[in-house]
Amino acid sequence: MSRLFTEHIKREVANLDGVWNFKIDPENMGKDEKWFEGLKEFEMSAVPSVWNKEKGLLDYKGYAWYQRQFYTNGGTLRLKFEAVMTEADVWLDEQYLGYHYGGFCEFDFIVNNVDAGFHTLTVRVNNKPDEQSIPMSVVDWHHDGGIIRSVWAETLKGISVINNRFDYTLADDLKTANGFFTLDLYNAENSEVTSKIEIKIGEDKVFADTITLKAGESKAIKTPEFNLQNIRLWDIGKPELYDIAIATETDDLFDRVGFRFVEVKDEKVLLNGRKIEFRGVNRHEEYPDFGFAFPVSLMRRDLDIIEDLGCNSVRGSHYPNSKIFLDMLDARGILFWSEIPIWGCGFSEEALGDPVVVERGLEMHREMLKYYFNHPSIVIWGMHNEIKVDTQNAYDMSKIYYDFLKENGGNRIVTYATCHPMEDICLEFCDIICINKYYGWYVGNKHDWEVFLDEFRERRESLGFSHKPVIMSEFGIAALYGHHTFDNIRWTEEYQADILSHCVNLFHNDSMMSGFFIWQFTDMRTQSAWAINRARGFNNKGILNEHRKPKMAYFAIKKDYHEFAEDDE
Ligand code: ADA
Repeated sequence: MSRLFTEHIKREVANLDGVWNFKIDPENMGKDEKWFEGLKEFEMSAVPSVWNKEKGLLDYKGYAWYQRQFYTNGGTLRLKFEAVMTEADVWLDEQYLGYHYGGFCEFDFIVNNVDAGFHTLTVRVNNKPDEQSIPMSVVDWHHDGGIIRSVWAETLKGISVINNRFDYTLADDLKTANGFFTLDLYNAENSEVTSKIEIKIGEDKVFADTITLKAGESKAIKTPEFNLQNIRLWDIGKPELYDIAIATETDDLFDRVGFRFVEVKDEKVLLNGRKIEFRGVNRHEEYPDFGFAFPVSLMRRDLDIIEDLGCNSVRGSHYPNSKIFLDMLDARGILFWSEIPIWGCGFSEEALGDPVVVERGLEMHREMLKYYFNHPSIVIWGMHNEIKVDTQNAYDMSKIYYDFLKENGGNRIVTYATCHPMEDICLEFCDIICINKYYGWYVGNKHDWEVFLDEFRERRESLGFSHKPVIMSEFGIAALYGHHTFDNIRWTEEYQADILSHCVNLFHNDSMMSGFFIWQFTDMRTQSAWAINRARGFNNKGILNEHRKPKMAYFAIKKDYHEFAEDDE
């Protein structure tokens, strides 16, 4: 999937989506048997897709191979994978290009001196989790496998712009910005190259220079700081975006940015100096027929629904979402919480302290920042979800991630979602305290919420964290679409609507709280093995069903969210 805008004009770009050759490898023999030299007795599979749906291999966990031919005019190729679930080994013809870990972020390989003609691209995918995986085998979604987002072959010429990051600060009056770019440049030629390079933001030329790179040299450069006046701020529902154009003599990269300032002050969250309340939903980028290979048409539809509901924010539970979805959030002025898939219950205390796991998580944070940094919609970085936060290992992991994100994450709130707020020893590592609780579903009833909020208020004060706003990052009730009774009982639409509306009103009127994300936007497929607790094999806590048909709770929440908006400053 491309972006919402054209990323390259000078660069030759070929999309490799389509129908690839496909073969599962349950015995993991393919590498020894050199399947990259050419698959024998293969089937076909769409890219992007997940094999669980595309090939009917619903619960297959293991290796599978994807292969296709493509034509190139030759030169230096950048093979770009938007996301492969979860581990990928890549070959171009018989040349091994490398390995990537992690299912939801982009990665690439640059190959020089590729001959003009047809070539074979092979990807070995593994989706089988082990005790060092992120996520682990226990998750409340389906362990899909496959090439879930688009694949590209780009031809690089001369000094090429591989990535960009735009850092800025706004002056107190929020009208002037000081900023600089960090560019990852690469010389795609076999000889030294000198090239002019220029960056524009909107109509303003903010950088111009000449740069020389040796043959095959990669270099990150920081531009000098520059100043922009009369900034139009990006805001909720007012998505002022600026085009970024970066060009060398032979290559280019286009991007977008918005200027906004988010801060936590006096127990409140402020956006552009104005107090805000997060009114959101948790959303999985998953659709039962397509798994994580989520169609762009449905992303657009989801955002129409989210706007209709009166949300100003979405939590991308529980992993980095597609870039085009982020582009759409930027373009609509909707806030986003982006996190990595460290999904608690699955992680033992030992795993949280395992250096391989900790480093994998850190690398996922690095990638999330690398590819998502410029999106103005992202105002929250999420470090993890529901881990054992009463342990030293969780404390140490949280400190590493928090320090990293505070130092490198730009103007964002850093947090995580805790389901043990009364025992949590990591709360110093969050700018806002985010709590997942399920009173009225797994335990208790709706009146337990008030008791809990008062208990937590006391704990927050006793820890000296009263300045930290609180967000209810998850609360939810399962309801089967179309299930009604005269009694207000679990699984009915009436019960779900009643509890959720009670919750959001309670939170909205509590001065400790700065927002709430309903669990969850739509019903979604979960692990087949969980079907005993999860009717139909779905997590049914959506306020719409998986086909986006609204339950009663949808209309109740819509009314509440729109009424709350009337209180906005
Ligand atoms: C947790 C978890 C969610 C979902 C939810 C539920 O809070 O973070 O991913 O599993 O519970 O439905 O129980």
